Amino acid sequence: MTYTVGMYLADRLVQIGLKHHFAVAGDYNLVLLDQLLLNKGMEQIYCCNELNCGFSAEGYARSNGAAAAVVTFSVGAISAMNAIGGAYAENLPVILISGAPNSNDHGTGHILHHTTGKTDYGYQLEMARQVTCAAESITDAQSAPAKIDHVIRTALRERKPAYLEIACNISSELCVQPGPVSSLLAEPEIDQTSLKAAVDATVAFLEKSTKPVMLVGSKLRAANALAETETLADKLQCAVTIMAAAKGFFPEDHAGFRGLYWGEVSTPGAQELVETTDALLCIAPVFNDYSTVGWSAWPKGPNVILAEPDRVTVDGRAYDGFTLRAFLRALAEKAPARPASAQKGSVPTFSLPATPDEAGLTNDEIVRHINALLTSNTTLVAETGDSWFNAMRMTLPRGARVELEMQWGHIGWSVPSSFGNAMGSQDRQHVVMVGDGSFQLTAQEVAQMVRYELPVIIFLINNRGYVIEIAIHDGPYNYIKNWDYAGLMEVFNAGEGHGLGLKATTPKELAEAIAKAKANTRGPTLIECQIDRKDCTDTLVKWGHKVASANARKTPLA
Ligand code: TPU
Ligand code: MG
Repeated sequence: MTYTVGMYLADRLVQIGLKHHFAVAGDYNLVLLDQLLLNKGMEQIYCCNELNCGFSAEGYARSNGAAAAVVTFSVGAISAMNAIGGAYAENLPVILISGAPNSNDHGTGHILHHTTGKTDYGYQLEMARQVTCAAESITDAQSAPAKIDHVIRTALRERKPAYLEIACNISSELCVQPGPVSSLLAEPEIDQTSLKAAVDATVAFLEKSTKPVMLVGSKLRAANALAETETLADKLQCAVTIMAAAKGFFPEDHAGFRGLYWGEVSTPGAQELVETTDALLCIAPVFNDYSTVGWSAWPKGPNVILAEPDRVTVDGRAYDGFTLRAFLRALAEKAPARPASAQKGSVPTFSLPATPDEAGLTNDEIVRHINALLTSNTTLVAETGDSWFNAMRMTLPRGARVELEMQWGHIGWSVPSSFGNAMGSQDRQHVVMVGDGSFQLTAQEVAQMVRYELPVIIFLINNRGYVIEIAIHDGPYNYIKNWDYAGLMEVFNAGEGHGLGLKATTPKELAEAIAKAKANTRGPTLIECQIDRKDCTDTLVKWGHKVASANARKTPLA
């Protein structure tokens, strides 16, 4: 069988587990798209624009482990780069593949369409380098296999996005057939001496402690160590807290679970546990201005053990040369038992009284209903805004997943990301919580949920504005044009889809809408939940004030 560069790439993507890739067509990538279509192991999925295409792939990588987005040169790829920056921030291996100018044009002084009008077409590769872990330009068939393999291998190993651009005349040129995929998937070698030293130092530290606490962070899933963390918790039996961006990364029915640590907006009791322990084992944390509540809740000092994806720091000494997964496994074998029952607190559970059927709809009532909807099979996607704080107060059944984008924080992310996530895990129920302001950025991707008949349930919380911004720093820019959000579904159906748009202004209407959403299995259901602008979580307001004052710090006086 003769092979082409495009076929080689398609084979590699299928070999690493992709059953779909996301695309927007353009004349620099049309031949490549044809080549990818030849591979029947992978379906081509279309998006409305390249930003959404990037976010769809990002969501697919969340549910499927890796993803690919195929776009055209500059006008496409530069839009997609925002989402690729997001994938970098969120540790997701997304391969961005851009069509590129014909190899015969390089160096000729030709001015090409879809470029900045300069005759050097290298600027896109330079830009991509800033938001990826590996970037290659393919302008000949012979070097293509090595470049494709390098990009894919690096993305998988580093859990970061990577970039390929392929000159538009090269994707159909002949090249070799790919060999076994094992070299792309190989785990790095482990330095056993360093690993043992790190484990011994950590055990010695924990043995001196009477009340160690674990703090689970958001890089844990990318480090592929969720199960190992639970095994360690079983062994230590200590109290376990999670950071906000790690919601769902530790089972909430675990006997040691003590809830969310987020400074002043922690689950009751969790702040005291974390801030007064003599040994805090931080696993894969990200300490940024948001997670530390404006730098007011940043665990540091001699009582902190920092177990990061690429290094472990104990007693001020850093150890590396092994994976976090290997470290947690080895630590679980030797860790002493330090039962949480000896400490204060219990497993937190969320419960709120129901409001009367005909009362106005409230934020609390929406959260109560969504929490009741969650099962072990739910993936809950929570957008930037009060949706973060609403997701944080829910109690998750074991197996339920939560998707957040707290490091990048691009409003509108949740719509395309949930589309891609649902495409990659069609056996699960996807539930989205998104604010009105966020929805306006990427609303059109709901049309693809209609097209591909994905039964995503979208709770659109219409509080008439950017309420999170009102909490941080108010001004006229936080008030937006209202839309008929539920009405959009008829527009997207255009007479041939199964999308359902509903409005809820009372608890009764919300309950009825949820029943209809559950019955609508052939398309998305958008439930526009109308609430008062002032009705938000008190945690949002408290957190917002702290972050605002950190943002407003003056320069030190000279
Ligand atoms: O619940 P609520 O009202 O806070 O959420 P909504 O309505 O979705 O409003 C979100 C408001 C918001 C903005 C405007 N949150 N962050 N931002 C800043 C921002 C602007 N542009 C992008 C792409 N991402 C952002 N985070
Ligand atoms: Mg809003």
